[in-house]
Amino acid sequence: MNTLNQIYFIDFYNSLLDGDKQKCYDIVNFLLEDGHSILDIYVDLFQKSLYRIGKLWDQRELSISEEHMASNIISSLIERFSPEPSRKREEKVIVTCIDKEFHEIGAKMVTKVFELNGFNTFFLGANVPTKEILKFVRQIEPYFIAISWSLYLNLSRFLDVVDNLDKIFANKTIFVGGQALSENSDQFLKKFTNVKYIPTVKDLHQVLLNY
Ligand code: B12
Repeated sequence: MNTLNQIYFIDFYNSLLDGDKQKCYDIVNFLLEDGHSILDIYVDLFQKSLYRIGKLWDQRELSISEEHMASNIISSLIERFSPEPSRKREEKVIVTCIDKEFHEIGAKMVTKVFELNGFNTFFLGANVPTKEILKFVRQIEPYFIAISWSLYLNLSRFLDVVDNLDKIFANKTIFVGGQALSENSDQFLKKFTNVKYIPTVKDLHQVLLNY
């Protein structure tokens, strides 16, 4: 697999901030045809751009409008460049953000990676109340549950949903991820036996290859 050249990243990033959807699309298309995987595109292009945008937005060097525009372009590119599974599986997976969590792009990528691995996905997106997640898990009876948490402020909501799932669905594997866990996953998750923290969609893909 080629390493994604920084020149393409800068070109993509500048096009994103210019709002040039077509150029962003063309760059992704070119990179895929050039042999890059969809996982490289998700992590080394989309995730990296959004993290950089987050820093500049935080420092007031980018406006809320520019951040919203870039996020929406990336969301639409994730839909347009959905990976083709090499095989189809029966097992269902629920992917959801926790209550009051509006960051859903990571969870959307996670859904696509489950699909790449053939799973039958149910993507709930942003801001799903805990009791609704539990109800839906009972209804769908998924093989895996994947929970995304980005905003530290939502710590109690995260612990609430994971605690409930861990008790009620003790025989299910619960994957968790998102930036709020990137430095504290050991501390938050040590008491849960069937909860597994996964940092990026590249790591998730590696884990799913063993199932
Ligand atoms: C876009 C964005 C928004 C958009 C989200 C739009 C959308 N449709 O998702 C909007 C405008 C809604 C938003 C709002 C806010 N945001 Co915001 N946002 C961002 C930004 C710029 C990008 C987020 C993103 O999509 N990143 C790219 C994705 C791909 O990365 P990711 O989420 O980490 O996901 C990857 C991995 O973590 C992993 N992963 C994620 N989930 C899961 C789950 C599983 C199971 C697995 C296996 C893996 C996995 O896989 C993904 C791919 O590798 C970030 C900056 C940043 N550093 O990310 C800030 C950021 C996340 N936001 C932040 C803040 C503070 C806010 C607001 C409070 C701002 C405000 N004052 O209103 C609100 C809070 C809203 C809420 N209640 O959730 C902070 C969060 C700090 C923190 N950790 O607490 C950040 C880091 C910005 C910053 N530098 O301060 N935001």
